Amino acid sequence: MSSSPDHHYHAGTVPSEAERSRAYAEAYAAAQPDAGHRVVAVDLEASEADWNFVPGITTRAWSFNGTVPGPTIEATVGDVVEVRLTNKLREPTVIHWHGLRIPAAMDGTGMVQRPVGPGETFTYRFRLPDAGTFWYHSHFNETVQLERGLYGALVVRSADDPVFDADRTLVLDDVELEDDGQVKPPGWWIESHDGREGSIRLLNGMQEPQITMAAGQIERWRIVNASSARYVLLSIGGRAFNIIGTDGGLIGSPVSTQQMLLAPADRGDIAVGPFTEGETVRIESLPLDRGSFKRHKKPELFGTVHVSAAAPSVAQLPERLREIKPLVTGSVTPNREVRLGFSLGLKHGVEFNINREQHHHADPVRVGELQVWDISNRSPVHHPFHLHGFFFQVLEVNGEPPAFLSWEDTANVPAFGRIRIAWMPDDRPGEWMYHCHILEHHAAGMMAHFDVIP
Ligand SMILES: [Cu+2]
Repeated sequence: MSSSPDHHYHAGTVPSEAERSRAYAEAYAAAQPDAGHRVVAVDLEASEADWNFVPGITTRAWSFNGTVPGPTIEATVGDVVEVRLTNKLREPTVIHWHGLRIPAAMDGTGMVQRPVGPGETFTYRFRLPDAGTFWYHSHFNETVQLERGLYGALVVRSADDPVFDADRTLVLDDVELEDDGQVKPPGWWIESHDGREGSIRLLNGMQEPQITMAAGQIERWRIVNASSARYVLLSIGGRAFNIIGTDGGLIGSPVSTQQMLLAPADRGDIAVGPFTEGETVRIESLPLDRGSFKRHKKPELFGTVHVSAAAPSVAQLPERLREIKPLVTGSVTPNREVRLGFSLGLKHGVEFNINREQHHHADPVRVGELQVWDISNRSPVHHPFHLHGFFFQVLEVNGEPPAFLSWEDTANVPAFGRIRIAWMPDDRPGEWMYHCHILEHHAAGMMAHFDVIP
């Protein structure tokens, strides 16, 4: 078992067990549902389970509650989620709540809590502040634990959500199996450079399944890219669809497109349809050069939509979805440069770093002080930059403004490129982190931890 990357600290930055316990107890007590809202109680058991990623092949997966993905947690803004994690694995684990703006003590990393050991339980409790499509996943020994299946979706709805004929969650992933049907252990060199891209593509834990959708209807699809390293340039059979949301919920207005880039850990909410009875529509990823050794030359299938008999539609796609106020208008001076770099080394073959330091200890930020960060990529591969616990707005990609304004927690930094982001640390002091969400890069050091201070 390899240790979690979260465990590399500089002396003096580790909070004491008493400090951690106090922060946890405060966050637990503060998590109260809004008036008229409820506590959504969920038991999650991390354990080994037999699972058929591929029909006819039984794989010993690592799962939450026996399925891959784990159960989709569904709730409404203002609810409190209380998740009791029981660890039945033979190694520690923790659950990170990806994209949720919750207190640091509930972030689920080895930095803010002692990992949950075999046989132990730990209860996460937090209020849901935002509607959108989120996910949860192990944040310990990730190249093994996520790859084997320790992840699931978390959907937060709001009374203001637009109305569709159906609301589906599609979690994309891939896996590499050995001849005996078991998940291949992490590799070295090329895999450390590219990250693991399994040759078996999964939709909701199954290889290229078929789903059925009624003709004449428009559905909301919540897509989660749970892959270790695979970039998905999503295409729905080459048809036009509307992007309606990203990591941090709805965008301002629907954006009609034929493809959407979903880097590892990204989410995309799209309005799909209407289709005609009898059609077969491919859910696939188009070829994309992300600088990896392994190239994709053809579209790659995740699943197929079979269009059944027509059903009446009540879907209404409004012109305005919500108001997103820009954090920055006019020119601005960045107050941090985050440099994503690499070197060659013996441990992983390729080592990754931030500001020339593996597991970088970054400067603190102060509550209420606007952050404008330039994130530059000094390497020949794309990196998906993930900030824990806070949404940011992308101001520029390689000097150009993005196609639309959105709230993100993960954004692609192109090979040898640069993005500029802005975010506001609200009043949730504590220890946070940012890292590349290619799990092999994260494990090889492309991460930083920092304090949000009052
Ligand atoms: Cu990376």
